[in-house]
Amino acid sequence: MHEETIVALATPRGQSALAVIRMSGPEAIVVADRVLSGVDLAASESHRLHVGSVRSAAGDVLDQVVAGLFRAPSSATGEDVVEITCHGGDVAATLVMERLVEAGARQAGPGEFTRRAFMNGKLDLAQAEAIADLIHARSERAHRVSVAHLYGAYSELIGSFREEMLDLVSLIELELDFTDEDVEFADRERLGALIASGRSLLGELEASYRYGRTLTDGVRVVIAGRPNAGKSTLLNVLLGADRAIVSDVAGTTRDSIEAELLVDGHRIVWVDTAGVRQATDAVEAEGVERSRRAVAEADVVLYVVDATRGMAQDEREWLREVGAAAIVLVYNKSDQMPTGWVAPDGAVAASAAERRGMREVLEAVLEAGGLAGAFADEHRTVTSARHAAHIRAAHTALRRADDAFRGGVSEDALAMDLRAVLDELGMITGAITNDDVLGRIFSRFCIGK
Ligand SMILES: Nc1nc2c(ncn2[C@@H]2O[C@H](COP(=O)(O)OP(=O)(O)OP(=O)(O)O)[C@@H](O)[C@H]2O)c(=O)[nH]1
Ligand SMILES: [Mg+2]
Repeated sequence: MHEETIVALATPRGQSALAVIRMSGPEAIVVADRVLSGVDLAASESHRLHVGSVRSAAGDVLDQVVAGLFRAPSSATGEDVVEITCHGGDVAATLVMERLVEAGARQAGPGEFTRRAFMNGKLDLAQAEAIADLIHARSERAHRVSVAHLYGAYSELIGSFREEMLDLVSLIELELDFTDEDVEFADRERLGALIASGRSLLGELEASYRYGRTLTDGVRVVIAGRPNAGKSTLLNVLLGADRAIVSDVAGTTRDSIEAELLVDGHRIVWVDTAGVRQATDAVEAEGVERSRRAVAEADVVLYVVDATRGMAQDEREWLREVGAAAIVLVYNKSDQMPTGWVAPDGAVAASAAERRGMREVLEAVLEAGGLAGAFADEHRTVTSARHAAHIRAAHTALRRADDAFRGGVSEDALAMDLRAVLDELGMITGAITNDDVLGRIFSRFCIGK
């Protein structure tokens, strides 16, 4: 397949000591040699660095650079790759880039380098997506999982199950060609065992998405409760910043306020709300309605109770009615309570004013959000909605296949269900794919990757 030679800046624009420009394709070496002086890449061995200068068409020096050469197929993309490290800043890198385009390279589109790497079998689709996740990671946990996926153990997990299943399905399909004879090529015992282990693997992966999803989206924690319970005070203390206005006037917070905080490497989005009350004017009514919606969409509701007043029955009913998912109950203002007082069972005692109980609140939130180390195995954590959808579909098909297998239903039906499993899993690693899917995946990348 003939590919054009592409070029892009791999580092961010702006002032920096150095910038890296990458070029990949059949003409990469020729184009580089056209603009470089003091270097002869055509005559160079692969994996060598050369110091030289980039010159304009008129022969003026544009920058002093280091050029690295990676010959096909031993490069990131599998094609000839030249990496030029020039000086940073807005001008040098742009001039060098423009010169390379003038000399025959084409500006790369988003993810084009990685797409070529995928096409040339340097990595599978799940690994390619892990690169995008790595670049976009906003928490240490998210970073850790994407690195694990990049190294391929996750792909291997799915790929090796798929390979083994593919073997057996091919044999079953072969049997179908011999319907007149009573032949059995596929070892039924092995098939039964593989279906069972597949069900447990897919079940585990499907469940891991509850945590995996939070790595990209963060966990949404909505703070709700009666006016004056200390919701905004609590948020400010947790953030270590005066983000929300605090006052002893009930109804201080009217609009929802969002803030982000990393807790033990997890990204948590906190939402302070107007809380639960009878609104007295239209603006307040909108605020109350917004908090109701926020609570309904929350991963975790941090419900703050003023310990001096306790929790009323209608508050419990409100929580039930709104359909809050996981709830953490905090009895705030514990400093106002007599010594020896303890919070009711299952609730956390805290004093936002005196900064007590804050660690307990955070731990309860992590627990309720399913983040408390439940999925320590990064290789077995599904993080993308795309993968989760295929895993779910594969799991459903495998359950159907299992029924067909046990029920002794026709081999036809069994083969069809198992094929569906193979197709769904193949879409994850890219063993099966199409241009639409690839286009969607790689458009998420930045230019230069
Ligand atoms: N004694 C005591 N007072 C607190 C504590 N937390 C908050 N307060 C006080 O309670 C009052 C209300 O606090 P806010 O944080 O504004 O309460 P809120 O729940 O956000 O109230 P609204 O926004 O009106 O719904 C303020 O005067 C706070 O200083 C606490 O732990 N102990
Ligand atoms: Mg408030």
